[in-house]
Amino acid sequence: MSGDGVVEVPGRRGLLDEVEAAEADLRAAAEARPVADQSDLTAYFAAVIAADQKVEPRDWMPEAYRKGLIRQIAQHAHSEIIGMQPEGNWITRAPSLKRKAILLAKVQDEAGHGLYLYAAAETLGVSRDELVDLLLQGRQKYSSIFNYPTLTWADVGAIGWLVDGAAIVNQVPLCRCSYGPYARAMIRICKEESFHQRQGYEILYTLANGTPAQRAMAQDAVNRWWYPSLAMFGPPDRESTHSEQSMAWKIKRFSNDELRQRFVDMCVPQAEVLGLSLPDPALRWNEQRGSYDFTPPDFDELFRVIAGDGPCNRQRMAHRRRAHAEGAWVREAAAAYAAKHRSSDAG
Ligand code: BYC
Repeated sequence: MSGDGVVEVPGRRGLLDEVEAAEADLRAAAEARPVADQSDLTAYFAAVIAADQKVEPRDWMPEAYRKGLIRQIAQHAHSEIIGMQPEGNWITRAPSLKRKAILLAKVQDEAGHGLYLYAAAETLGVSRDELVDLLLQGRQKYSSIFNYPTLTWADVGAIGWLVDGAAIVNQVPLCRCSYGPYARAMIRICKEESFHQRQGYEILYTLANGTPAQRAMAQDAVNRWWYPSLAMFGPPDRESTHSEQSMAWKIKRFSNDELRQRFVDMCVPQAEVLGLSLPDPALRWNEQRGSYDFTPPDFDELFRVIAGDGPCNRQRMAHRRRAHAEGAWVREAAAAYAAKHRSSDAG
């Protein structure tokens, strides 16, 4: 238990320390641009990356770097927005007013993360409207994890613990991404995700220490979310198309498999505190490797879900398209209001 009586998530502090260290380095990088000859733009870009400085929107960058970033940041932004649906499903059925208020705030935070990320993508010369259109046309992806259903209240806990937990493990290294606007967005997002993980963990802790039926519900949720959470890290390294280039450009800092392993190693002691088991009979400590051996997720299933054939893909996209159409008047009203203020400011 922490001082405020809330169960603490083992390992959470360490990840937050990493975020704070990345934030300090980001500030230092902002003040120390490498003094290099800018007449050769390719060489200058390479020098910025090699010196662990940040590439900023005003800087020249290779077209493939810009496109790769747009792809990843847009996919990330779309994931945050689509990710509001599975948990949003439980807002009206949260078991108490307090739980409802917390869940509302959390889902609203996800919308905020989407906004930070769309704004970061816009610094690369695309508009949010274009990116949203690409999502709605099915031409850009969002995370596979949000194509699974939330069947019980315990799923809200499992998403917080496992999905937000996987998100943090994946995203803490992105705080050191070579592209400044993305790295800065990630710092803020990681701090909030850490809080989200804690609220999910606390829901599961309460259920796991409740009645036998509540405990069974918590275990069932963990059983269903474990492998989809492992799949969030992407295909195995040998099948990852973008990793090599992304790592050379210091967009990604660790490979998909490295981060998946880190997540498993983090979850095992957390599951012990919860008193819940992880649904993998092969899970055991490997003394030589200093890590847990585990059964990888079914990557054929991951590819099917990414291709649009998961349990909830159609439902998620239909809901998003409907919400976008129904929100048209809000966007028009906001644009008219902004235009009115622009003209009155000018006058
Ligand atoms: N789902 O070459 P690879 C959140 C695609 S939000 C769908 O390894 P990369 C949260 C991949 O895009 C969670 N697609 O790719 C929100 C590529 O296809 P394309 C989202 C996947 O980019 C609300 C192809 O497979 N987090 O946590 O090097 C509530 C080959 O993959 C997935 C982010 O977006 C997947 N799981 O590595 C709670 C983090 N995996 O684009 C929580 C930022 C792979 O060529 N993104 N693909 O058509 C990343 O870190 C990286 O993009 C990934 C994939 C690790 C996801």
